[in-house]
Amino acid sequence: MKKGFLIALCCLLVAQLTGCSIFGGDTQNLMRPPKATGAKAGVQQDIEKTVGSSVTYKYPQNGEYRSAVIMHDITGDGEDEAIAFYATPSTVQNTTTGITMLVMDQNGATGEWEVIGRFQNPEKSTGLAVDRVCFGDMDGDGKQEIVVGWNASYDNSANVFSIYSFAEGAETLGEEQVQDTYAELVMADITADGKSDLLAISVSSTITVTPETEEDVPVTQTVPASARLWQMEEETRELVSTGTVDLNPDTTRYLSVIFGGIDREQVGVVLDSTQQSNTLFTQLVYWDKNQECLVAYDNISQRSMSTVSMDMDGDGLIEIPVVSPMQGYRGQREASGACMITQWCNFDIELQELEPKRSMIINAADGYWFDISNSWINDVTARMESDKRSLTFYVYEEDLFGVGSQGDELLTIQLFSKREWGENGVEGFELLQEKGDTVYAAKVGRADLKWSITMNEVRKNFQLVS
Ligand SMILES: [Ca+2]
Ligand SMILES: [Ca+2]
Ligand SMILES: [Ca+2]
Repeated sequence: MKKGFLIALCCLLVAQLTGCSIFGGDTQNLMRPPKATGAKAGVQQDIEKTVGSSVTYKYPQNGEYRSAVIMHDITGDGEDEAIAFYATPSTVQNTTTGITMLVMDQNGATGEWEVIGRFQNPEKSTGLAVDRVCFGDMDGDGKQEIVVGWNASYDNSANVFSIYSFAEGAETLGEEQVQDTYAELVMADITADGKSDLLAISVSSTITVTPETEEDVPVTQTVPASARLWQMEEETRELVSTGTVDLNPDTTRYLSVIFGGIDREQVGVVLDSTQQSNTLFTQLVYWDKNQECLVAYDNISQRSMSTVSMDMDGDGLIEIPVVSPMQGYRGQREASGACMITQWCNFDIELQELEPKRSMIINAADGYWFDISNSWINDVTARMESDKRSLTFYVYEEDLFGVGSQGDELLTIQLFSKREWGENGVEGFELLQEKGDTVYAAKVGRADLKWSITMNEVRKNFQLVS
């Protein structure tokens, strides 16, 4: 089990419990400025020397880089440059030009930090925040460009972005404000040609079209969510939009957006988004090399659980969760005690099919998951009893008329308090794990059926959410 997967799954389980988003919320309020050390401290001292010690550092709210001073090699000399975001008291009130971005290079001889770029957040910005910072070599010259996404809307649905790079022979950075907005921004080699690309992803929105004459009434139009590819023109070094594709028009919010292998032959972006109805659905976007265009697949998986796609086993391929009711619960998702199977699947582009890789029952309320074998998927069902905090697996039997019933009991996983468990445990149950005051225990049923499971297998398949 890969650690990253554990952490990600923990996050999503917490999200399910609290009903809030994994990636939402105002991280700015949650983060305390870390005490800068080493080079970062030097950079902060230099900034404060120039603009005063009352600067307010600005932390990117999303993406990989979350500190107010980011150390990254953008000149390609093997030494890190510094990128700092801050507001000063005089600009804090002014929401149109509030944030300064300072890029500094350390002089090898003197050790002093010298400014090689100073920029303000774009004027049209109505927000006072840095959304995210991305790096990537977009023209293939061996130097990484900086792309900064600037918060420009209250719900982060229409942010703006700029690219900062060195023109041929230039010692200082130039800025290009890109004429596009995004809800999500991905910097990755989408086209698989060795150069980084940008994918700006929007949510659906409605616009009001002003009538041409006074007699006409204004009309509202839906602009569907879309993904737009931006690449850097090698000659002019300008960003050019080289492809766009519409996404599901019901997309109102992205819960998770990741880049990685779709299948063995193709990289792409997997988007888990929500519709108005609170259903989570998965879409795919990738670059078709032969057709030279962006391709999108809609509604690959739809589910009511907020489980998001991830590379759960670290093999570079993204697994997409497919959540379906176990045998006997079809068509009655909301039935009390209904049990859902989560199947993690890879998408086969040629066949346009999801191929299951691993299946599990996720018990978010009790904080664990349990892997199940393929032989159980069609022939076994389960009952979750929340008052007893138990999950029991049975052989699923169906009569001639297709009416299902519970057959032999195969396994019960149950939670007990330390007091209930006592010195000698509970009859029939064996201890799996303990956490705080809770004892996780299991009882196996008949051993002579083809679906029978041993206590060793139970231990192997059971995993607590830390
Ligand atoms: Ca470059
Ligand atoms: Ca590329
Ligand atoms: Ca994988």
